[in-house]
Amino acid sequence: MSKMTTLHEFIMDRQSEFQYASGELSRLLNDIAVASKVVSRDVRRAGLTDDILGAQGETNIQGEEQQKLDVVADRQFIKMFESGGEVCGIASEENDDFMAFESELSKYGKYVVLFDPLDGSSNIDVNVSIGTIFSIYRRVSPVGTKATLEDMLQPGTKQVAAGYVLYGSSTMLVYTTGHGVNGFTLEPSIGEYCLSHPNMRMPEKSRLYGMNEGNIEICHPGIKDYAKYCQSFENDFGAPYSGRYIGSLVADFHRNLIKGGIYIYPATTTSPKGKLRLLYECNPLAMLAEQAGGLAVTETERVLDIVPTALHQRCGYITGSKNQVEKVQELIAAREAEK
Ligand code: P6P
Repeated sequence: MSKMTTLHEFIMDRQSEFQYASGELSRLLNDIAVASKVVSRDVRRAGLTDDILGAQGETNIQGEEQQKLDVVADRQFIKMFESGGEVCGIASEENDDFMAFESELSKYGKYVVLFDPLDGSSNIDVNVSIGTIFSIYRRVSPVGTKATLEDMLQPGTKQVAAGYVLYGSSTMLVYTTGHGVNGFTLEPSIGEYCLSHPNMRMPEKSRLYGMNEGNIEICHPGIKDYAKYCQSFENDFGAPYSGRYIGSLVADFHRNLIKGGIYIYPATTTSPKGKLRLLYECNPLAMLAEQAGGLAVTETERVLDIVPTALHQRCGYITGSKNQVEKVQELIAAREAEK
Protein backbone atom coordinates (compact mmCIF):
# COMPACT_ATOMS: atom_id res chain seq x y z
CA MET A 1 0.00 0.00 0.00
CA SER A 2 1.52 3.32 -1.05
CA LYS A 3 2.27 5.89 1.67
CA MET A 4 -0.71 8.08 2.52
CA THR A 5 0.05 11.78 2.01
CA THR A 6 -1.90 14.13 4.23
CA LEU A 7 -2.91 17.61 3.08
CA HIS A 8 -0.56 19.16 5.61
CA GLU A 9 2.40 17.12 4.31
CA PHE A 10 1.46 17.94 0.72
CA ILE A 11 1.22 21.69 1.40
CA MET A 12 4.57 21.73 3.18
CA ASP A 13 6.22 19.66 0.43
CA ARG A 14 4.90 22.04 -2.25
CA GLN A 15 5.50 25.28 -0.34
CA SER A 16 8.66 26.04 -2.28
CA GLU A 17 6.61 26.26 -5.52
CA PHE A 18 4.93 29.38 -4.22
CA GLN A 19 6.74 32.63 -4.95
CA TYR A 20 5.85 34.04 -1.55
CA ALA A 21 6.95 30.81 0.18
CA SER A 22 7.17 32.09 3.73
CA GLY A 23 4.66 29.69 5.20
CA GLU A 24 1.75 32.14 5.51
CA LEU A 25 -0.21 30.70 2.59
CA SER A 26 0.52 27.20 3.82
CA ARG A 27 -0.89 28.08 7.23
CA LEU A 28 -3.92 29.72 5.59
CA LEU A 29 -4.66 26.64 3.50
CA ASN A 30 -4.37 24.49 6.60
CA ASP A 31 -6.74 26.84 8.45
CA ILE A 32 -9.31 26.42 5.68
CA ALA A 33 -8.96 22.66 5.97
CA VAL A 34 -9.53 22.75 9.72
CA ALA A 35 -12.61 24.98 9.45
CA SER A 36 -14.03 22.73 6.73
CA LYS A 37 -13.72 19.67 8.99
CA VAL A 38 -15.96 21.42 11.53
CA VAL A 39 -18.45 22.36 8.81
CA SER A 40 -18.34 18.81 7.47
CA ARG A 41 -19.21 17.48 10.92
CA ASP A 42 -22.18 19.88 11.12
CA VAL A 43 -23.35 19.06 7.58
CA ARG A 44 -23.27 15.36 8.40
CA ARG A 45 -25.48 15.96 11.44
CA ALA A 46 -27.84 18.44 9.73
CA GLY A 47 -30.80 16.07 9.84
CA LEU A 48 -30.26 15.25 13.51
CA THR A 49 -30.15 18.59 15.26
CA ASP A 50 -32.97 20.99 14.53
CA ASP A 51 -30.85 23.92 15.60
CA ILE A 52 -29.04 23.89 12.26
CA LEU A 53 -31.56 22.46 9.83
CA GLY A 54 -33.91 24.64 7.86
CA ALA A 55 -34.04 28.34 7.19
CA GLN A 56 -32.48 30.95 9.45
CA GLY A 57 -35.56 33.02 8.95
CA GLU A 58 -33.50 35.80 7.38
CA THR A 59 -32.46 36.59 3.84
CA ASN A 60 -28.95 37.46 2.63
CA ILE A 61 -27.96 40.25 0.24
CA GLN A 62 -28.80 37.93 -2.63
CA GLY A 63 -32.41 37.98 -1.46
CA GLU A 64 -32.05 34.26 -0.77
CA GLU A 65 -33.44 32.71 2.38
CA GLN A 66 -30.48 31.98 4.62
CA GLN A 67 -30.26 28.40 5.83
CA LYS A 68 -29.04 27.98 9.39
CA LEU A 69 -26.14 25.87 8.17
CA ASP A 70 -25.15 28.75 5.87
CA VAL A 71 -24.74 30.97 8.88
CA VAL A 72 -22.99 28.29 10.93
CA ALA A 73 -20.48 27.69 8.14
CA ASP A 74 -19.98 31.40 7.51
CA ARG A 75 -19.23 32.05 11.17
CA GLN A 76 -16.89 29.07 11.37
CA PHE A 77 -14.71 30.25 8.48
CA ILE A 78 -14.71 33.87 9.61
CA LYS A 79 -13.65 32.83 13.10
CA MET A 80 -10.79 30.80 11.65
CA PHE A 81 -9.63 33.60 9.34
CA GLU A 82 -9.88 36.25 12.06
CA SER A 83 -7.81 34.25 14.54
CA GLY A 84 -5.25 32.81 12.13
CA GLY A 85 -3.29 36.03 11.53
CA GLU A 86 -2.75 35.41 7.79
CA VAL A 87 -5.93 37.17 6.64
CA CYS A 88 -6.57 40.91 6.94
CA GLY A 89 -10.12 40.77 5.62
CA ILE A 90 -12.81 38.69 3.91
CA ALA A 91 -15.86 38.91 1.71
CA SER A 92 -18.54 36.26 1.85
CA GLU A 93 -21.80 35.54 0.09
CA GLU A 94 -23.52 35.72 3.46
CA ASN A 95 -22.31 39.20 4.40
CA ASP A 96 -23.54 42.36 2.71
CA ASP A 97 -20.20 44.19 3.01
CA PHE A 98 -16.60 43.00 3.25
CA MET A 99 -15.00 42.62 6.67
CA ALA A 100 -11.68 44.31 7.56
CA PHE A 101 -10.45 42.57 10.70
CA GLU A 102 -9.65 44.95 13.56
CA SER A 103 -6.86 43.22 15.47
CA GLU A 104 -3.24 44.33 15.08
CA LEU A 105 -2.39 40.70 14.25
CA SER A 106 -4.87 40.67 11.35
CA LYS A 107 -3.77 44.04 10.00
CA TYR A 108 -0.40 42.41 9.27
CA GLY A 109 -2.12 39.60 7.38
CA LYS A 110 -1.02 39.51 3.75
CA TYR A 111 -4.09 37.81 2.30
CA VAL A 112 -7.78 38.32 1.74
CA VAL A 113 -10.24 35.47 1.25
CA LEU A 114 -13.50 35.64 -0.67
CA PHE A 115 -15.77 32.68 -0.12
CA ASP A 116 -19.16 31.13 -0.38
CA PRO A 117 -19.41 29.23 2.90
CA LEU A 118 -22.09 26.83 1.76
CA ASP A 119 -23.07 26.96 -1.90
CA GLY A 120 -26.15 25.05 -2.95
CA SER A 121 -27.59 25.42 0.53
CA SER A 122 -31.16 25.06 -0.77
CA ASN A 123 -30.16 21.38 -1.14
CA ILE A 124 -29.38 20.93 2.56
CA ASP A 125 -32.86 19.82 3.55
CA VAL A 126 -32.99 17.22 0.78
CA ASN A 127 -29.55 15.80 1.54
CA VAL A 128 -27.94 16.72 -1.77
CA SER A 129 -24.20 17.49 -1.87
CA ILE A 130 -23.22 21.07 -1.05
CA GLY A 131 -19.92 22.88 -1.00
CA THR A 132 -17.65 25.67 0.22
CA ILE A 133 -15.84 27.73 -2.44
CA PHE A 134 -12.83 29.94 -1.63
CA SER A 135 -10.61 32.41 -3.46
CA ILE A 136 -7.37 33.81 -2.02
CA TYR A 137 -5.59 37.02 -3.06
CA ARG A 138 -2.61 38.91 -1.73
CA ARG A 139 -3.76 42.26 -0.41
CA VAL A 140 -2.98 45.38 -2.44
CA SER A 141 -3.35 47.76 0.53
CA PRO A 142 -0.33 48.37 2.79
CA VAL A 143 0.46 45.63 5.34
CA GLY A 144 -0.26 46.91 8.83
CA THR A 145 -3.43 48.75 7.80
CA LYS A 146 -7.03 47.61 7.63
CA ALA A 147 -8.15 45.74 4.52
CA THR A 148 -9.91 47.81 1.87
CA LEU A 149 -12.55 47.18 -0.78
CA GLU A 150 -9.76 47.43 -3.34
CA ASP A 151 -8.21 44.30 -1.79
CA MET A 152 -11.42 42.44 -2.60
CA LEU A 153 -12.05 43.74 -6.11
CA GLN A 154 -9.17 42.12 -7.97
CA PRO A 155 -9.51 40.22 -11.27
CA GLY A 156 -9.46 36.43 -11.07
CA THR A 157 -6.05 36.31 -12.73
CA LYS A 158 -4.62 37.74 -9.49
CA GLN A 159 -5.78 34.81 -7.35
CA VAL A 160 -2.87 33.11 -5.57
CA ALA A 161 -4.99 30.10 -4.65
CA ALA A 162 -8.53 28.80 -5.09
CA GLY A 163 -10.47 25.72 -4.17
CA TYR A 164 -13.59 24.10 -2.86
CA VAL A 165 -14.74 21.62 -0.25
CA LEU A 166 -17.42 19.19 -1.40
CA TYR A 167 -19.64 17.75 1.33
CA GLY A 168 -20.76 14.75 -0.68
CA SER A 169 -20.69 10.97 -0.23
CA SER A 170 -17.27 11.82 1.14
CA THR A 171 -15.83 15.19 2.05
CA MET A 172 -13.20 16.35 -0.42
CA LEU A 173 -10.98 19.41 -0.56
CA VAL A 174 -9.73 20.36 -4.04
CA TYR A 175 -7.39 23.32 -4.54
CA THR A 176 -4.76 24.96 -6.70
CA THR A 177 -2.01 27.50 -6.10
CA GLY A 178 -1.40 27.84 -9.82
CA HIS A 179 0.63 24.65 -10.13
CA GLY A 180 -2.05 22.15 -11.07
CA VAL A 181 -5.08 20.84 -9.16
CA ASN A 182 -5.00 18.25 -6.40
CA GLY A 183 -7.84 16.57 -4.49
CA PHE A 184 -7.89 15.31 -0.92
CA THR A 185 -10.46 13.08 0.74
CA LEU A 186 -11.25 13.43 4.43
CA GLU A 187 -10.54 10.21 6.32
CA PRO A 188 -13.00 10.63 9.23
CA SER A 189 -11.37 7.95 11.38
CA ILE A 190 -8.19 10.03 11.65
CA GLY A 191 -9.64 13.46 10.83
CA GLU A 192 -7.08 14.02 8.08
CA TYR A 193 -7.45 15.03 4.44
CA CYS A 194 -5.45 12.51 2.40
CA LEU A 195 -4.25 12.93 -1.19
CA SER A 196 -6.70 10.90 -3.27
CA HIS A 197 -6.74 12.72 -6.63
CA PRO A 198 -3.23 13.93 -7.55
CA ASN A 199 -2.77 16.25 -10.57
CA MET A 200 -6.44 16.39 -11.60
CA ARG A 201 -7.05 16.97 -15.31
CA MET A 202 -10.43 17.82 -16.82
CA PRO A 203 -11.09 15.59 -19.89
CA GLU A 204 -11.12 17.74 -23.04
CA LYS A 205 -14.53 16.42 -24.07
CA SER A 206 -17.38 14.25 -22.83
CA ARG A 207 -20.96 13.26 -23.52
CA LEU A 208 -22.26 15.13 -20.46
CA TYR A 209 -23.78 18.59 -20.33
CA GLY A 210 -25.63 20.39 -17.58
CA MET A 211 -27.82 23.46 -17.25
CA ASN A 212 -31.19 24.40 -15.84
CA GLU A 213 -33.12 23.96 -19.09
CA GLY A 214 -35.96 25.99 -17.63
CA ASN A 215 -33.83 28.91 -18.82
CA ILE A 216 -33.52 27.64 -22.39
CA GLU A 217 -35.96 30.15 -23.94
CA ILE A 218 -34.60 33.17 -22.05
CA CYS A 219 -30.84 32.83 -22.54
CA HIS A 220 -28.53 33.57 -25.48
CA PRO A 221 -29.80 31.67 -28.57
CA GLY A 222 -26.33 30.23 -29.07
CA ILE A 223 -26.70 28.39 -25.76
CA LYS A 224 -30.07 27.01 -26.83
CA ASP A 225 -28.37 25.90 -30.04
CA TYR A 226 -25.76 24.10 -27.93
CA ALA A 227 -28.41 22.24 -25.91
CA LYS A 228 -30.06 21.14 -29.17
CA TYR A 229 -26.62 20.06 -30.48
CA CYS A 230 -26.13 17.90 -27.39
CA GLN A 231 -29.61 16.36 -27.79
CA SER A 232 -29.12 15.56 -31.50
CA PHE A 233 -27.48 12.74 -33.48
CA GLU A 234 -25.46 15.33 -35.43
CA ASN A 235 -22.97 16.06 -32.65
CA ASP A 236 -19.35 14.94 -32.23
CA PHE A 237 -20.47 11.62 -30.76
CA GLY A 238 -23.22 10.92 -33.33
CA ALA A 239 -25.69 10.32 -30.49
CA PRO A 240 -27.39 12.42 -27.83
CA TYR A 241 -25.38 13.44 -24.76
CA SER A 242 -26.57 12.77 -21.24
CA GLY A 243 -27.91 15.64 -19.19
CA ARG A 244 -26.37 15.96 -15.73
CA TYR A 245 -27.49 18.85 -13.51
CA ILE A 246 -27.50 18.46 -9.74
CA GLY A 247 -28.45 22.04 -8.94
CA SER A 248 -25.43 22.38 -6.67
CA LEU A 249 -22.55 24.14 -8.42
CA VAL A 250 -19.70 22.50 -6.52
CA ALA A 251 -21.10 19.01 -7.09
CA ASP A 252 -21.67 19.67 -10.79
CA PHE A 253 -18.24 21.21 -11.19
CA HIS A 254 -16.53 18.33 -9.37
CA ARG A 255 -18.20 15.73 -11.59
CA ASN A 256 -17.09 17.64 -14.69
CA LEU A 257 -13.54 17.90 -13.34
CA ILE A 258 -13.37 14.13 -13.01
CA LYS A 259 -15.55 12.85 -15.88
CA GLY A 260 -15.53 15.84 -18.22
CA GLY A 261 -18.63 17.86 -19.02
CA ILE A 262 -19.93 21.39 -19.07
CA TYR A 263 -21.90 23.50 -16.61
CA ILE A 264 -23.89 26.41 -18.02
CA TYR A 265 -25.65 29.07 -15.99
CA PRO A 266 -26.29 31.81 -18.54
CA ALA A 267 -27.43 35.37 -18.26
CA THR A 268 -31.18 35.39 -18.89
CA THR A 269 -33.85 37.99 -19.62
CA THR A 270 -34.94 37.72 -15.98
CA SER A 271 -31.35 37.77 -14.62
CA PRO A 272 -29.49 39.80 -17.29
CA LYS A 273 -26.22 39.64 -15.32
CA GLY A 274 -26.55 35.94 -14.61
CA LYS A 275 -27.11 34.20 -11.28
CA LEU A 276 -23.69 33.10 -10.08
CA ARG A 277 -21.40 35.49 -8.25
CA LEU A 278 -18.11 36.38 -9.91
CA LEU A 279 -15.84 36.81 -6.89
CA TYR A 280 -16.54 33.76 -4.74
CA GLU A 281 -18.13 31.28 -7.13
CA CYS A 282 -17.07 31.87 -10.74
CA ASN A 283 -13.47 33.06 -10.29
CA PRO A 284 -12.20 30.31 -7.95
CA LEU A 285 -13.76 27.55 -10.04
CA ALA A 286 -12.45 29.24 -13.21
CA MET A 287 -8.91 29.11 -11.83
CA LEU A 288 -9.35 25.41 -11.06
CA ALA A 289 -10.89 24.72 -14.49
CA GLU A 290 -8.02 26.39 -16.35
CA GLN A 291 -5.38 24.80 -14.12
CA ALA A 292 -6.92 21.40 -14.97
CA GLY A 293 -7.02 22.06 -18.73
CA GLY A 294 -10.62 23.27 -18.94
CA LEU A 295 -12.14 26.69 -19.63
CA ALA A 296 -14.42 29.18 -17.89
CA VAL A 297 -16.11 31.99 -19.82
CA THR A 298 -19.17 34.18 -19.87
CA GLU A 299 -21.14 34.66 -23.08
CA THR A 300 -18.55 37.25 -24.12
CA GLU A 301 -15.24 36.88 -22.25
CA ARG A 302 -12.84 34.83 -20.12
CA VAL A 303 -14.08 34.92 -16.53
CA LEU A 304 -10.64 35.46 -14.95
CA ASP A 305 -10.11 38.64 -16.99
CA ILE A 306 -13.18 40.43 -15.62
CA VAL A 307 -12.24 43.48 -13.52
CA PRO A 308 -14.74 43.43 -10.64
CA THR A 309 -16.66 46.56 -9.68
CA ALA A 310 -18.87 45.18 -6.90
CA LEU A 311 -18.54 42.46 -4.24
CA HIS A 312 -21.63 40.51 -5.21
CA GLN A 313 -21.66 41.10 -8.93
CA ARG A 314 -22.88 38.24 -11.08
CA CYS A 315 -21.97 36.92 -14.50
CA GLY A 316 -23.09 34.35 -17.03
CA TYR A 317 -21.05 31.18 -16.50
CA ILE A 318 -19.98 28.46 -18.94
CA THR A 319 -17.29 26.17 -17.57
CA GLY A 320 -15.95 22.69 -18.19
CA SER A 321 -14.21 20.61 -20.81
CA LYS A 322 -12.26 22.69 -23.30
CA ASN A 323 -13.88 21.28 -26.46
CA GLN A 324 -17.37 21.71 -25.06
CA VAL A 325 -16.88 25.30 -23.90
CA GLU A 326 -15.34 26.14 -27.28
CA LYS A 327 -18.39 24.66 -29.03
CA VAL A 328 -20.68 26.91 -27.02
CA GLN A 329 -18.49 29.91 -27.91
CA GLU A 330 -18.65 28.90 -31.60
CA LEU A 331 -22.47 28.75 -31.54
CA ILE A 332 -22.75 32.06 -29.68
CA ALA A 333 -20.42 33.69 -32.23
CA ALA A 334 -22.49 32.26 -35.09
CA ARG A 335 -25.63 33.84 -33.67
CA GLU A 336 -23.84 37.15 -33.10
CA ALA A 337 -22.62 37.12 -36.71
CA GLU A 338 -26.23 36.88 -37.89
CA LYS A 339 -27.12 40.18 -36.20
P1 P6P B 1 -31.19 26.92 -10.26
C1 P6P B 1 -27.22 27.26 -5.76
O1 P6P B 1 -28.12 28.26 -5.29
C2 P6P B 1 -26.61 27.79 -7.02
O2 P6P B 1 -25.98 29.01 -6.78
C3 P6P B 1 -25.64 26.77 -7.58
O3 P6P B 1 -25.05 26.00 -6.59
C4 P6P B 1 -26.51 25.94 -8.50
O4 P6P B 1 -25.78 25.39 -9.59
C5 P6P B 1 -27.53 26.96 -9.01
O5 P6P B 1 -27.63 27.98 -8.01
C6 P6P B 1 -28.89 26.32 -9.20
O6 P6P B 1 -29.76 27.33 -9.68
O7 P6P B 1 -31.76 28.22 -10.78
O8 P6P B 1 -30.96 25.91 -11.37
O9 P6P B 1 -31.96 26.35 -9.10
